[in-house]
Amino acid sequence: MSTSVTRPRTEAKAKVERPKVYKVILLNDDYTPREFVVGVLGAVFRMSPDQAQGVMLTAHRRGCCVVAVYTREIAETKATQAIDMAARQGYPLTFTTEPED
Ligand code: TYC
Repeated sequence: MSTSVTRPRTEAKAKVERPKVYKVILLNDDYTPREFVVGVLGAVFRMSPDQAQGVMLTAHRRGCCVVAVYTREIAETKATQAIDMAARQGYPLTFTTEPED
């Protein structure tokens, strides 16, 4: 007597989803003082003064700079906090968020 073995036609694929992450991007403008940008980056994104200076200068020279990467909610919350901090002082400083590919 022969024994037949039936195998599933398709292999079950383990679906491991990478949690989506979002970039917070700093945009340059002509009005916000450099020192203020450095202060916001330190206060909201916990950057050292040297790191913050580097990011600020990159945005100043190139038009924008990625500040950090977070889950969507944290990225949006931090961008909003930073924009509000500037707006309270009358500065147009802007941050955007976008999914990282
Ligand atoms: N360009 C601004 C100035 O010359 C400084 C600045 C840098 C503003 C980076 C925004 O994201 C920025 N005062």
